[in-house]
Amino acid sequence: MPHTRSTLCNARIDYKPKLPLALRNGLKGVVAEKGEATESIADQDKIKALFPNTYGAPVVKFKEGKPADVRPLTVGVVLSGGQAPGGHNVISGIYDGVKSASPESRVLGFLGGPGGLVDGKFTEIDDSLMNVYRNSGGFDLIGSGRTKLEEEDQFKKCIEVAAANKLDAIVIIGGDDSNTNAAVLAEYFKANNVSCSVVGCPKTIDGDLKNQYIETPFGFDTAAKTYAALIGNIARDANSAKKYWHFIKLMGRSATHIGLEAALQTHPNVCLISEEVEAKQMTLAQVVGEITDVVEMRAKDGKKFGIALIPEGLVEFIPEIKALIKELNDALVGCEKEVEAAAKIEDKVAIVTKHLTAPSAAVLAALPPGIQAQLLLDRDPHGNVQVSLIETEKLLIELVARELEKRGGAYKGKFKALNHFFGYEGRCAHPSNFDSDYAYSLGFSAAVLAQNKLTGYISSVSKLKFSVDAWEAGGIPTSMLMNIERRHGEDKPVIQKALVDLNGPAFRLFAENRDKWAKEEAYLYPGAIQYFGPTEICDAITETLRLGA
Ligand code: FBP
Repeated sequence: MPHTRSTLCNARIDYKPKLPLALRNGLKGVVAEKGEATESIADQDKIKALFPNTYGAPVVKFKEGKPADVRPLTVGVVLSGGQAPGGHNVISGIYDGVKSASPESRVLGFLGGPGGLVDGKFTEIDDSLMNVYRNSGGFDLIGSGRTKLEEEDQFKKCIEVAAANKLDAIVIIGGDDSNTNAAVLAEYFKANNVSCSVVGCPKTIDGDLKNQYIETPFGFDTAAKTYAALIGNIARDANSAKKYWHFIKLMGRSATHIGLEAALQTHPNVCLISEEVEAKQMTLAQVVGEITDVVEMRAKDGKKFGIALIPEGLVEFIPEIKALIKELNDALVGCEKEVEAAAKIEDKVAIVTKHLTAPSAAVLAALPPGIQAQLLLDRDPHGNVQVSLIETEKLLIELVARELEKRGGAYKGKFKALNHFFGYEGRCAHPSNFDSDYAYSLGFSAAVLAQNKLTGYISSVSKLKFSVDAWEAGGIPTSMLMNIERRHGEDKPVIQKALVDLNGPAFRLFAENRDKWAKEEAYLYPGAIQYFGPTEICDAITETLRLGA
């Protein structure tokens, strides 16, 4: 239980999240309407072969109505991956959903992520526990983890846990990788005649778990608004003191949705979009060159200050570094222990270099030792480079300073730049009204999916740019969102990540304005998220969602 309670914490506990109309009468007043059979977005034959029991299920929409059978449910819930504001709301949505079916319903919270499910470690959530976490940020009610469910042994243990606790459903709240876990587990249960449903919920501040059915994951709204508030504050400081450039790295492992949203909310002088860097096949030197052009242009106007937003995942989108990381991912599978054992960075580089092609070896050799070390760090359990640990913002400051010196022109004196990294600051903020309502509705929908014995689904709530009265709830077969990608040296079924669409309205709006923002101080200062007050301020949605990008 949290130790202290501020006034805002108390006030948020009393907030009543809004539900779509179809869910407002609880599980006794909602029915599931099934659509046509579905197909995966790509690699249909391969996905069908991997998910023979769950592939092709229909999209489901919830409508008000009298269901034939309403029974008490026992639902296990797992929080997976990085924290995102709204996690506790998903749990309270599940909790209130199943309790609306029967007061005998139970919610078991598995501790520390998917690992807790495998080990059967849980806490039973009751009113007294649930009620102190309502509408709060963080995942501390039950904790989270990044264990990947992929071994037969783990699946067998899950079957035992489901049987021992008479689980009707397991809800896995996570990003693209974790929802893939959920789909694989659902398939395994079905293949082994286990009646427990497995359902996912789309979570990630990164905003990249979306498609035509999932308009946004929960958490993005609050995190992006939190970063935008901080960027706005820094922009105002920069514009007041007029003495520093601020290089601000923003979380978002791969996609630049957070960076783009923050740019639309604050109008920085520079905002790099990883997807554009990749599309233009820009080298690191060209990226540095573009930033330096803006720094020089502003210096000519007497402005030696500015704001540059750097996406966390940038290095993976610069073609020569992307190729290097891909080779490193495969190479490290064979020599990870040896690399770990070597004490000096030059020895680590020498070991791994034996497994690299000549161009990648040259790229690695040219990077500063600090960045080399960060690229060789442990991958996460899903095989991803831990980009949040790579200090791209510092690398770019150093390279821009060198480039200015090389050009020796307009920029007189020392290039004064400060670096910031906004990531963990936003992941556990009090969920905005939007995230509170949305995540709660996703949880409630997951309870309806469980009541209808639907498995291999991801909970969905759509029409989010309209008022909650117009929101539509339902479920999407997870296999429908999958394709095959190379991970950890192997082809794997995964949910396709949504990157920034360079033809989409959000990017176009940014691209139309960036030259003006580069030159002028067009900064916007969005300020902190407001929880109480006028609806148009408190319930405002992101630009990304408003523009349908
Ligand atoms: P998810 O994809 O699990 O939601 O995590 C998002 C994220 O916050 C990324 O933006 C970031 O790169 C990563 O998690 C950091 O991971 P960790 O919490 O393990 O440091």
